[in-house]
Amino acid sequence: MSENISISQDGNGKVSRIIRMGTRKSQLARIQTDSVASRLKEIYPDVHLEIVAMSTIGDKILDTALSKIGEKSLFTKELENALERNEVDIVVHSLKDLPTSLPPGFTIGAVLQRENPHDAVVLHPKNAGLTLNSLPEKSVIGTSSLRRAAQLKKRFPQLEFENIRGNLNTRLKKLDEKEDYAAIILAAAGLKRMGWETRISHILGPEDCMYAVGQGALAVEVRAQDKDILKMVSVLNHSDTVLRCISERAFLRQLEGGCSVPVAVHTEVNGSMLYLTGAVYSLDGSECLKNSMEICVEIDNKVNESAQECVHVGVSANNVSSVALEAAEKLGVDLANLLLNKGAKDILTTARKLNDAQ
Ligand code: DPM
Repeated sequence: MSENISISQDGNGKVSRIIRMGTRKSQLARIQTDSVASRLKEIYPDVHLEIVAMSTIGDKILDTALSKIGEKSLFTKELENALERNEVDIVVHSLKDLPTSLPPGFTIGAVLQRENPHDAVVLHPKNAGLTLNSLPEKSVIGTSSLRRAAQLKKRFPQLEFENIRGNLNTRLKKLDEKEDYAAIILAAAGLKRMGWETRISHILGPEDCMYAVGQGALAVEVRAQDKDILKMVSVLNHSDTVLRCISERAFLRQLEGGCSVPVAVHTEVNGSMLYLTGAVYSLDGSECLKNSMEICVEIDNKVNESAQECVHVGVSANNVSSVALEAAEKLGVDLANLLLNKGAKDILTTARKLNDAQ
């Protein structure tokens, strides 16, 4: 094990490892990291946790739409550098910000129980009581997600869509203090974690807007070789969430979509069945390929002993049935292949080119 491991000793001579958790500096990132820290503290009261806050490229470039910065691991690179240098041992991310292929040496050691994965409409206070349907024609909706804009443009052609960037605090401020936007669209999970659930005027169901791959789930990234930490964080895995998110990530990876393409999903676990609906859109939503598939993910209690051999789209869930994990990954790959056969590649390539040219 690395010589960088920190050891602390309490008054009774008891030795315990110090675990450092890296986080972005945004309030949401801090809240997410703190919530994982308190879970770990409950389970391992003897472990010393330290939180190290850092800025990432995604935090520094606030005026450009995410999809245009062209940096693949926007919010994760600096944190991964710190992991690699053993400056931190654990990094907590929103799973949807993590690429489907992680750089060598890193793995997702835990995916925690998902919050509400849907998107939410937050209205300008003057529009209280209205919905996307009843807002006046040509009302401007703020979102820089290609996925949200594509689906909502198709569904609500009377509305207009404009980019809005910045962290959640900045966006709510931009909404409330100016007259630029009639409403903005944000993930319900982020709003809930920030304690701003009361600002949600309505949640968008799958018929209006399907969610992003991994949305609403927290992921714990660690060094793939750090078996102690991997084992420690694996207790945080929520098996239904792990299976859903593996199928979603496999779908996105097979489509070769990054975190800024108009790709959306919907998953459910019911008994031993895992259901995945996936779609790709043109930027204006006029073209859409959408299908659903299901697979049996029976839990056989065949738990993986060697985490090394069992990484599924970047996730090492060595306390979840390996048969179920394989089935979940296959489901995502099969659904992506179905859409690829129908021309998904062309739709995504055109969307990417158009977005780059804008
Ligand atoms: C990714 C997207 C967005 C974030 C693209 C998408 C939204 C970008 C925007 C991949 N990451 O969803 O289609 O609105 O301009 C992000 C948020 C959360 C994690 C904020 C949000 C919180 C929710 C969660 C940004 N990443 O989507 O409102 O944990 O899933």
